[in-house]
Amino acid sequence: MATISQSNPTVPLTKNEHLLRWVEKMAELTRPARIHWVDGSQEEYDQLCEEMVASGTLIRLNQDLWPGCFLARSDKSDVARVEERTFICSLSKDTAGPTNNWENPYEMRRKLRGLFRNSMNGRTMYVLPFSMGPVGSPMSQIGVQLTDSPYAVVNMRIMARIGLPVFKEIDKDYKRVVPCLHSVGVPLQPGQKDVPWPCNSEKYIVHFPEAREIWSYGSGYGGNALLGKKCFALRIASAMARDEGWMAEHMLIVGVEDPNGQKTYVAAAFPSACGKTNFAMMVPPEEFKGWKVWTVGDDIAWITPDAEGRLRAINPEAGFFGVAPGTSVKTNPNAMATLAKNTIFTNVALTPEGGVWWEGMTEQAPAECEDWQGNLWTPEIGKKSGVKAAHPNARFTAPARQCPTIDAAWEDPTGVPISAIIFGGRRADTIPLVYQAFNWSAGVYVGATMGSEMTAAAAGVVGKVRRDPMAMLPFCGYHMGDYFRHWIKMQRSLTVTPRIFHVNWFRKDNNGEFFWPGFRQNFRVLKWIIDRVHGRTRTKETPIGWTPFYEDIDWKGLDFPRDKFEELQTVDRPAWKREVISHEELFILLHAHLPPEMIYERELLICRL
Ligand code: TSX
Ligand code: MN
Repeated sequence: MATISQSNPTVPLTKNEHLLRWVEKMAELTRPARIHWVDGSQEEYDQLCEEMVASGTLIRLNQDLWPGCFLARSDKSDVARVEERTFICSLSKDTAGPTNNWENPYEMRRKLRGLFRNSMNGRTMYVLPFSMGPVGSPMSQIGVQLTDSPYAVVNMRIMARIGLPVFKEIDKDYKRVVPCLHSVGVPLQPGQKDVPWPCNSEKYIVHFPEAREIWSYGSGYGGNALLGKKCFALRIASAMARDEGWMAEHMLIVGVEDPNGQKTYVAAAFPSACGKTNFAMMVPPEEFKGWKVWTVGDDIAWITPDAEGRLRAINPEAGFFGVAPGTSVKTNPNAMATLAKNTIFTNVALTPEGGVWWEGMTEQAPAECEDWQGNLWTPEIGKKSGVKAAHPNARFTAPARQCPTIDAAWEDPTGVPISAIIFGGRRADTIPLVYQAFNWSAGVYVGATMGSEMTAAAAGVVGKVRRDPMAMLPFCGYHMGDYFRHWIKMQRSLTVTPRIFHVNWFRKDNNGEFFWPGFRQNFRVLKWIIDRVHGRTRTKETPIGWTPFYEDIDWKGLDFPRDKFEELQTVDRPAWKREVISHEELFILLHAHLPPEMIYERELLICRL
């Protein structure tokens, strides 16, 4: 990583003609006061943070308690991704599919040019080159984000590899770069005072999948503004992957090491509010001496078949952009260690000592603090008004290398071999704790039909199942039916297909209690999955797939009675018939592009039921 900072950031850091011309053109459109070529150095990062402290965008935390840490408070209207303002502007509406917002790309470009015209007046335009994946890896991809948000720059420095090494890579030979234009949409007139969190009430998060371009307007928050993440690494990359025969997935990656030192890597996709980051940093129960779970990534996996026909995965990110509320030493000690230093917090509460707090961080709330909007908050005020100290979508941006369980191969340019894929959801009934799909296409069906019950945190009717195929519904840059087809097709480039599993930590008993203790106890399920991958254990065949015998789960240190396990694993035929009927809803929506395998798998499942 570059450490020498440039003396004059207005000097271009590339010789690439395409890039120079594009920057010039975009500056002509957006008219910033100055251009800053981002070198990615620590000095530059420190200076940007310093400037943001001065302008009120960042609050420096107590450095004795939280070294290198800052707090940002967003505008209260800019607190999450905006799905209804997210567009996939493919040439044809049919390519985007019914689950994406589509607009004609020519009309959208016209609209965007109008919005971006002079949008950076009075601000600095940062030219931020980033590599998703280790710099120089054949599995990595490069983007350049032009942004008027220094907050986006410092967050991107944690989430991706940025700066001089990436410019060098761009200059090495002609490398295709994904252009990403971002503006908070608040031009400053001469003498006009800025606000701590500039953003526009009109927001546009726009993807051009054929041109491989991203335009984001009006928001400074997370996935709307850190364009390498959801916009590039999932929406644009999914379109690249379809065209090039690889997979861009919304998956965590972990390596499970056994006491002999043998490591087995698995990737897992869960919808939101299932504890993906907790799973990615799992600590096995104490009784499992010599077993380790290593973290490769917690959100995104880029997966490619290698020369031997095995899938290999990289984590395209370099940091964690995790939900803070609910994260504690109990639920995720590794996350707590990761975010202890050099972390940017957004929309958490500020304690009088200059520390941070959020709901679920400690059992006892601080006697007094400032809530995420800077107002006085006490547990009494919280109880009376229902106001939370931290916003439910408050985040930490923390470097992955600080994770105590970060895997030795997490930056391996060739990735790690994937032996199993796990799908999951939050389901109070019907779905057992764990089952294994019979084969690849049955597994694709499992992923395609997965869903989660809506919690109070999300919009919609609480308790209704929302289908979220492969956890990709908001992140696929093309037609979901074609996406399933791509999954089916991937088998042809493989000699060993990963085994596919489904888990559900959230099934409830007749008293409405969770059957399963979850959290680190999930390791017992993970161990069974690893045993299955290596052919070390038999299974029970059910209509939906293969399930574990009670004896084949390692119960040491946990009192979990056989009858409770059998209840948790029950495949209730009438309930499953209703389940399969409800799969139809999504399939009808996608029918025009649905691969026949999905229909056949559904018919087979109905026959078995
Ligand atoms: O993250 C969770 N995981 C995955 C951990 C690797 N959560 C947190 C909610 C999602 C953000 C869970 N919540 C999990 C889980 O496995 N399971 C549950 C449900 C649950 C909650 C509390 C208890 C048990 C289960 N408490 C006791 O058993 C005492
Ligand atoms: Mn995610």
